[in-house]
Amino acid sequence: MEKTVVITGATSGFGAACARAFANLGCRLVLTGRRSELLEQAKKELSALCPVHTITLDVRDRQAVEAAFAALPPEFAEVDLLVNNAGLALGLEPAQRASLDDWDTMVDTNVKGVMYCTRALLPGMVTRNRGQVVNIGSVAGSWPYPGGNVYGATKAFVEQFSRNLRADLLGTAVRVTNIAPGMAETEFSKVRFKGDEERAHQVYLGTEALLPEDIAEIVVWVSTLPTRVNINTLEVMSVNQSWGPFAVHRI
Ligand code: NDP
Ligand code: 8X3
Repeated sequence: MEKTVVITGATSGFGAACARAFANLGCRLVLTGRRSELLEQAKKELSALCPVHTITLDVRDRQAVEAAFAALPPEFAEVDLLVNNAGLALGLEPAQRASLDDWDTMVDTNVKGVMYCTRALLPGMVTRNRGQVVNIGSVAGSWPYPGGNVYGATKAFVEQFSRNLRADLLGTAVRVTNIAPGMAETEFSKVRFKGDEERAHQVYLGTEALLPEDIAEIVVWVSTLPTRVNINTLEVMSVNQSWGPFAVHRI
């Protein structure tokens, strides 16, 4: 497929799976993340399938994001698809006890990182009248749960930002999609619980969560539909996950 695809957070989980899926389609890939050694590993693996450019990039760094995307090598400069995937949850404490530093990090990454990357690449898409932004939101953006506080709020931002981008882009061919996954087995819980592998393991124990490949398949699908079709938002869960009842405090 003749597409240049930028993936943020391509070093693990959904982003790494998207990189493999688009590499199998022969796209040109721009892979970003903070862990250079994992980016280099991905480049080594995927270069046999497609051209790969890697950028060690922290999406919280506005200047670095602007500079990196302004300096894409000519072969990768006309970006057709931005997958705003880099993101994280930190902690599961109730709001009254949660770490304000963790809240800052989630807002800086999940909200500002998405803003910076989108703002850097959108003008080129509009000028070319071709392109797509796929944002990775979460069910947590629509459905509250105890301890979801700021993480869920950042993903609500992602959902509404996606819709508002569509409003601004009316009259262009640029598409915007918010994908809102439920529980998926990646490094997500290890990050949320700050390296506590056992606690992370418990999240997926005795069930079958979504896999990164499931999300990659959906990202490929929304980006290979006829260009007149825009999936606005797509919520997806494992069949083993559903909603709980409203909580009631009885006195
Ligand atoms: P992973 O922890 O496996 O992957 C997260 C990716 O984001 C990594 O590649 C990491 O790269 C990157 N990342 C994190 N912070 C930054 C940063 N500041 N700058 C650049 N890259 C960063 O988790 P998932 O694959 O599960 O998460 C991907 C997205 O999916 C996130 O937005 C998450 O919120 C969302 N999501 C996850 C769900 C799940 O249950 N797993 C469900 C719903 C949504 P590096 O560390 O190298 O920088
Ligand atoms: C990740 C899914 O339910 O852990 O966004 O918040 S959840």
